[in-house]
Amino acid sequence: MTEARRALITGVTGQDGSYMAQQLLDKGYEVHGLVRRSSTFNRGRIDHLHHDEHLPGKNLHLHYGDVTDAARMHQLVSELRPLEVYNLAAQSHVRVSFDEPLYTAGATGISTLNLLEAIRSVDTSIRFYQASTSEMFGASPPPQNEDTPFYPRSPYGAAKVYSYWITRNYREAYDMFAVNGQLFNHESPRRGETFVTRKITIAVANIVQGEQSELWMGNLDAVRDWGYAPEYTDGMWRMLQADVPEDFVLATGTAYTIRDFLAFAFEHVGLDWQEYVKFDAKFLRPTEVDELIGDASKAKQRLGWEATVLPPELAKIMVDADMARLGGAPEGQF
Ligand code: NAP
Ligand code: G4F
Repeated sequence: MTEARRALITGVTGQDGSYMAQQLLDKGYEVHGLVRRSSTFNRGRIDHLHHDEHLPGKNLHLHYGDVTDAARMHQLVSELRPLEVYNLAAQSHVRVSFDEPLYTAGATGISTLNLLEAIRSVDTSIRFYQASTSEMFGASPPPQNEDTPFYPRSPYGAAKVYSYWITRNYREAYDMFAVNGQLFNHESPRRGETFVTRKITIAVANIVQGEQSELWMGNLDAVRDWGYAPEYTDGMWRMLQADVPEDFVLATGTAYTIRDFLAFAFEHVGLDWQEYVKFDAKFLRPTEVDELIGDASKAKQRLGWEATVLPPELAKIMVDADMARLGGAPEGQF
């Protein structure tokens, strides 16, 4: 019997980490995930994959750790010797990064170096995926692709630019298979509850149930290119299976405003969003990214990757899931 391929995922408890773990398990990988110790339960998105690792066929193993802890990253890479490392951990909220810029620089920026250094000293043949982002393009006008200059507009975007370049540098300096996925916004029923799409779809479900009557929001004019998260984690995996290490944009190429997403979500249940949405300046950012629209033609050509779920359908998937949740559907279903 051949040995299972082994992967390490940081950020396994997050939206993308949970889909990545699921997809790798389905492909027969032995999956190791990094989790932070927390006083409250933070494994809701992976509980259905892990609830008892002693059961036969359970191949997801969790390890305590924090990506800012260089010694622990070295120890884990050295003990596990994975074939692939997916670095998905980050303080990933743009608005929060203005409140916690220094923390974000460490958790979203420098921590990437901790993993790259661990790989460099343990085994340079380990393949490394870095969760880069369209936020790095920031104020550069669309459409944005792999050649678009970076112009980050937040401490989060600036930290991710560091991670992007240190990943490229290790690829070039040490001949490592270390790549950046420059991913545009991707959402799902597992999206964090304070990101705009999920905030909207939860509100729609609550309003239908009579549990909420107002939705307080910030800038509704921003344009985003929203895709469906499971398709994007598949794209990450494809990047690490390629013959040569390269960076790729993943996006749908569509452009909708927050207003448009509000309309898709509310109209799905027969409501008019304008009757519920109110403005609160606390949701504005000191500097905004006005327009992100990706060009993923390189990924289509070289990886055979293409987004198929577009924002109108995505909004329906997310509203339906939040309605089902309120109706008592188990978390593992989504
Ligand atoms: P997410 O849901 O916010 O998940 C972030 C994950 O990182 C969580 O598992 C979190 O653990 C973990 N984490 C945070 N700080 C950590 C630390 N110091 N040590 C260890 N783990 C830590 O994010 P996501 O949407 O899945 O995104 C995954 C990655 O892709 C992130 O790096 C994000 O910046 C990037 N990205 C996301 C998008 C998008 O649209 N979703 C687009 C481009 C790039 P807890 O559960 O304990 O908080
Ligand atoms: O959903 P958001 O918070 O996502 P944002 O800032 O685009 O960042 C997400 O996508 C990035 C990829 O481009 C990732 F790298 C990052 O980790 C994260 O996943 O906000 C989207 C837009 C912004 O323009 C924001 O100003 O929605 C606007 N918005 C308006 N009202 C709001 C709100 N955003 C939030 N979170 N909450 C609001 O009430």
